[in-house]
Amino acid sequence: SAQTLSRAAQFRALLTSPQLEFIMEAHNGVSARIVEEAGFKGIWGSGLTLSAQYGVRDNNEASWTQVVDMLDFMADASKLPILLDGDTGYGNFNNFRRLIHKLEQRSIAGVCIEDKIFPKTNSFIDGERQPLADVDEFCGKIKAGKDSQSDPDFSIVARVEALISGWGMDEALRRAEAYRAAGADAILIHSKRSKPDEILEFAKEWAGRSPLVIVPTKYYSTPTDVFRRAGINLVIWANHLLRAAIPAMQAVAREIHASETLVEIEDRVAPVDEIFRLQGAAEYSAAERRYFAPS
Ligand code: SPV
Ligand code: MG
Repeated sequence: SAQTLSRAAQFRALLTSPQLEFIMEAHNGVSARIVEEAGFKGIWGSGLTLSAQYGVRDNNEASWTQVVDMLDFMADASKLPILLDGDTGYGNFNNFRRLIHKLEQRSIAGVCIEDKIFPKTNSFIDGERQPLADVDEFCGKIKAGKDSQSDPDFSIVARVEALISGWGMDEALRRAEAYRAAGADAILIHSKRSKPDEILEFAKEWAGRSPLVIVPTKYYSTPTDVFRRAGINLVIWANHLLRAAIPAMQAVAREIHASETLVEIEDRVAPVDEIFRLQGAAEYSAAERRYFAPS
């Protein structure tokens, strides 16, 4: 059963599954647990939301070790496979190899790297002005990553930013094919359009050469069956738990500040017992009864 597979093998099975699969963003331990309880089969370690939860920008302002430290908590809080958004791999091929080494030590299932330049900027900010990585250099990075992983099931997803940065379909397809040939386990094709037209055209031309991953943040109104019919393999819901939390926290903070009382908001926030449950407090109490018997 899936329970006996390693997390890397579970994630690889999602990439290669005959049906459309979904992973959901998490950015800390408690959100990772919430993703698992909702029924998802995997977690997206979003660069955007991991940065944001630290209060910094999606420009590699958080160091890679700070990202990996948070992933460690996420992997402890959930049994799900985690795909890290590894941005550009935090440097050259050698930095990327070391990242993979540290991710494997923490049972992270895979990493996605995008063909931009370190330090990156989020694709939805001034996308047209973002320079792309040299194709050969990026292929070397993918090859170095594949050669360095110790678990054959660890996945490297290569993200093509050619559509984001205005280079067009031919360049996107040329790059995706080069990354596939270099050993990438899947291609992530990203778009910032509000309609899925260019994603669907890419999927048609790609024709299943390797698993295809998408992030429909901007073309959110597209019915999911459209992705299914297009032969997409994996959809990433990339930032929605953080975005759900933001208006909730803003409203409660404003209201308590203005009213100087908790009486109106008590019923609209999670009970403290729900925090305890998500933390696994019951296991601690049971362990204390079993192991801690003061004389
Ligand atoms: C992320 O979640 O950090 C992503 C997806 O990379 S996007 O923000 O759309 O670039
Ligand atoms: Mg990102």
